Formats: sequence, structure tokens, C-alpha cells
Amino acid sequence: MTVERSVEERYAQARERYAAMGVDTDRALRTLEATALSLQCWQGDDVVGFETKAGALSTGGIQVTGGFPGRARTIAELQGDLQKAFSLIPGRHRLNLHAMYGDFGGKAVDRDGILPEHYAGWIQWATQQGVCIDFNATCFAHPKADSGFTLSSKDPAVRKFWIDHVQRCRSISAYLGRTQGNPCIHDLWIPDGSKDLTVSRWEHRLLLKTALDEIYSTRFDPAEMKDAVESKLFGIGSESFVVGSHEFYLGYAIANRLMLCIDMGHFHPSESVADKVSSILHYSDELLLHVSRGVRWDSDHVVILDDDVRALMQEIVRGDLLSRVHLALDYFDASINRVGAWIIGARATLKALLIALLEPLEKIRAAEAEGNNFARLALLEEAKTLPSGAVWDFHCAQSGVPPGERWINEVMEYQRQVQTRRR
Ligand code: RNT
Ligand code: ZN
Repeated sequence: MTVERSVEERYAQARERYAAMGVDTDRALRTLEATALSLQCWQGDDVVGFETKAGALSTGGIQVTGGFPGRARTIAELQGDLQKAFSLIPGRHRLNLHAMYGDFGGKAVDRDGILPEHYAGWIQWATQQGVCIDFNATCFAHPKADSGFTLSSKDPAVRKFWIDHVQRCRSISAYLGRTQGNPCIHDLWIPDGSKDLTVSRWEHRLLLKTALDEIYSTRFDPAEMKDAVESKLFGIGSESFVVGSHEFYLGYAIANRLMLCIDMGHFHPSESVADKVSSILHYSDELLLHVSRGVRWDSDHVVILDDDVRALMQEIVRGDLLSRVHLALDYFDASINRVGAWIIGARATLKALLIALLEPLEKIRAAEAEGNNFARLALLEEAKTLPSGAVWDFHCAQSGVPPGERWINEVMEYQRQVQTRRR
């Protein structure tokens, strides 16, 4: 039997099995197909970017570990790598660009001087690929972030510099959104915080709030761009104090009608990020998610199909909230093939979503409504071993992407032909 045939036959069987559980697999696949992930450009080059003289990343409280050969060093290489990744991920996805990835033509353009034209090449490429772009201000890896404070710095000149940068980033996002005819999501994460005990926490937060008020006083058409603010718990070198904490940004986002960005690595390891979804969305229209995997700390490991990601997708689907969340990937692993890392994380996230979409929710809800909590738990357990893999393989095949593990060889071939030649 050919692989294609067996994929179809296994799907037909799975479809029947799911139907018996009250689940329409075709419908689940239509929803999956229509869901886009925003792929982080920074996984391709270890968060280096294309500025002529960028500062060291470690000043930003984030760290990339590993030295696997083949890092993308130019825009063309990064685009090539992204194309390879996109070709092995079923569905149509987005590109998440950081400001430091502009096309500066070899010139020194400081962060407060960036313009839409520096991203014209990206939007041209993305349009050809049928991909939409999201955007991020880059408030780290820069001498003016060395003190550990940017928008909440006590130095007015430093604050002004970063306010200008973020304002430019928001205008660039609007330009991107306008050009692509689809809202560009602008996420703001700043590294501000300190290693040791800080007594002016109130002052820094007041400074941040005032800076944000200035930044967001300019409103853009949500058809062009949407704003998100990303909280954090701690970072390397900001272990004792992070200005933009969860409470700070949750309050700010709700009070100012912005989106909150929840990064899965930015909470206490025992805290359920999934559980936040059905709370926050009562007070906010939309939510941005940075799907990530912290191992002991916010280590930005490659996303895998683990309990956390599954629970997150379940919460979204169970609350019928998919149309109100934006899914972005956020990790950077330099210890394995970087293109492979993109694909593993994207496929894992999509699989988790598919599994959530295939949950026999009606049956489980009926048990819950009857107060039959035994049946509810038993059904949740049975659901775990339903044949979701067969549905996934079928989806891949339908989308023109190799089902199962066959894509691994394609990455190995790309590594041989393209990546290892970059020396
Ligand atoms: C850092 C945040 C942020 C970054 C990117 C590169 O802890 O998660 O989202 O990962 O801006
Ligand atoms: Zn993040």
C-alpha cells in the first residue's frame, strides 16, 4: 500500500471513530486550516538581526544557547530558511519580525531612526509568499539598554530614545498592515528590571506608565495594526525586579484597551498559563500568546506537544475563543538545526490545537452537566488515545506537506545543501 493510500485509509477510520464520539473531524480540520501561527524570525539567527552595530543580546535579559552551524547571516539567508520552514508546516502562517531585522543597506541606522522603507523588502517578499507580517519593537541588545532600563529609565534622554523607537515601530506596523491588507500585531516587550533589590519600584513603574501613555496616545486603525504589551516575571540580570510585571501590564492593557501578550515562559513554572485565557478574555477583546517552553526558567526551548501547550489549546477551544487569540511562537534554540526547530515548534502547536479541536466536548459537557464527574474524567482520559495522529497526517498530506516523520529528511537535505555551506 502506498503511503498516501494508507494516510487516507487511516483517516477514514479515524473519522468514523471520532464520529462515534460526536466529533466532526472535517470541521476540525477546516478550523485548523484557517488558523495562522506567527513564526518568530529570531529563531533563524539567534536574535542577532541586521543592524550594523548591535549590542550584545545578553543585555536584554534573554539568552540564546548553542552553537549549531548554519545560522542565517543575511536577509536572503533568513528568507530562504523561512521558506523552507513554511514549506514543511501545514497551513498558511505569518512572519513575526523584530525591528532589528530591517534592511538598512549596510548603513548605521539607530533604533530611533528606523523607517517603513527599511521593511519594504520584507513586505515585498512576504507578499510573494502569501504571508502576513507582525512586528516588534527591539528594546534590547543596544547600548541604551545597558543600564537595564529603557522606557522606565530614570534618564529622560534614554526614555525619550526608546519612546521614539516604539512610536516608529507602531507606525511601521501600521504601514505593514496597510500594505498587506491585514492587521499587523505590534508587540512591546522591554527588558527593564534589575538584578538586585530595588527600592524605587513605584517610580520605575510610574515612569513606564507615563512613557506608555505617550506612546499609545497615537491611535491607529485596528484594521492596520493592533497593539500588545508583554509581561514577564524575571530575566537574566533582572531576577529581583521586572518593571513590566503581569499585574502591571494586565492593568495597563485593560485600562487602555490594548491586547495583553502572555508568554508561556514568563510565569512561575507551576502556574497554569492556560487558565489565564478564560479570565483575561472577559475583560479584553483579544489576546496575544507567545507559545514557548521554559525548562526550569524562561529558557525559550523549542515548543513541543506537552501538557502545557495542550492545556492552552484546550482552554481556547473549550471557551470558543480561537477567533480572539493570536498565536505566535517565541523560542530561540541555537543548539539544533534552526529550521528544524521552527518546524518542530510550529507542528507541535498545530497538533495541540488539532487535538483540542477533536476533543469530544459535547459528550464531556453532557457528563459535566449531569453532575456525572466520573464519566467526565473517564471521557477526558479516553480522549487522550483517540487517533488524532491519523487526522494530523491526513491534514499534512492534504496541505501538500509530508505527513509523519518524512519532513525530517528534507531538513537534513537542506542542512547538507544550504546551511552547512555557510562558513
Ligand atoms: C522576552 C520576550 C520577548 C522576546 C522577543 C525576542 O523574554 O519573550 O517576546 O522573546 O521579543
Ligand atoms: Zn515572548
